Amino acid sequence: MKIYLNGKCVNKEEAKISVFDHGFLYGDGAFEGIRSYNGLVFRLNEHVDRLYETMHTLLIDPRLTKKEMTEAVVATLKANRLKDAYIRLIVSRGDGDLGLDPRKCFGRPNVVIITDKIALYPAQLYEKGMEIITVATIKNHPNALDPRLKSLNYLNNILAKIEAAHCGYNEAIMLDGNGYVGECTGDNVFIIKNGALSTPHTARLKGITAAAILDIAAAMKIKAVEGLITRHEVYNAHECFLTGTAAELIPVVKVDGRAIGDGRPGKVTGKLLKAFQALTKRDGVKYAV
Ligand code: PXG
Repeated sequence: MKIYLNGKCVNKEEAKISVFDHGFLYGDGAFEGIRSYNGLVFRLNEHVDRLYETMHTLLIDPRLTKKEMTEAVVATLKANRLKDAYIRLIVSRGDGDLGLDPRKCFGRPNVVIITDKIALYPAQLYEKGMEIITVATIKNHPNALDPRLKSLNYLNNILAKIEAAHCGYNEAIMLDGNGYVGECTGDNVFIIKNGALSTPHTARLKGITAAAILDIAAAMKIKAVEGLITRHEVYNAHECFLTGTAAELIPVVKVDGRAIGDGRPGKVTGKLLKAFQALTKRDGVKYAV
């Protein structure tokens, strides 16, 4: 396996970062999780844009243009001869001292790209749907750590994941500080009522998959709104599903013990998943291995 590390593709064994890296010491950095399908990196430009937005807020300059970053992703995929892959793009603050002052890292971030085979979720999960719960851990306040930042600090979501696991669930809904639905620990949430789609507007990462679903809905003339959603609305929705790069679109059939619709994956959800899978065959940055 070849890993991209600061401009070079090196063997996995040589891909090492200092323990003084502030990504390691403080979670100070940005990342992206991207997927390629049959030699097409799905919405790579959108992922790179989101990465650069996170870095802009964190005041991290990767010293690579967006074009160079895009080329580095493609070069890493080629070096590993991967047509279908999960790509992890990481830009950490870089090596500093034991203080948290980023100025001590002297503007030398560490840029890492890992590409690996994608482990698909079991088909059974898509046929049966998932049962999830709401947990007590709320989303970070946007003035502390805006949920739109895809930073290396994922403790908020990890605490929620731990709670879900303690209760015997794989995924959990996190609410915002006002009690409205935000998102799951690694996925966005959608509900469908009377054929119309809704998803939270704030308190969530602007998922690339979610954006694609909204584009598909528009093309299919399915009404879609981004707004405030309560748990009551989730419980009484006709369908519910989660979106994310790894999972694509996963049906949810029970939330906090309440059956969603008839307790089976919904028809619109199925249609959207099909349309999304068709989109992944044509929307992206092409490369040859
Ligand atoms: N919300 C959060 C908090 C995420 O981390 C999504 C939504 C979906 O966004 P995209 O752009 O992928 O549609 C994510 C991304 C994991 C894992 O191992 C999951 C994500 C990121 C990193 C790791 O489960 N999901």
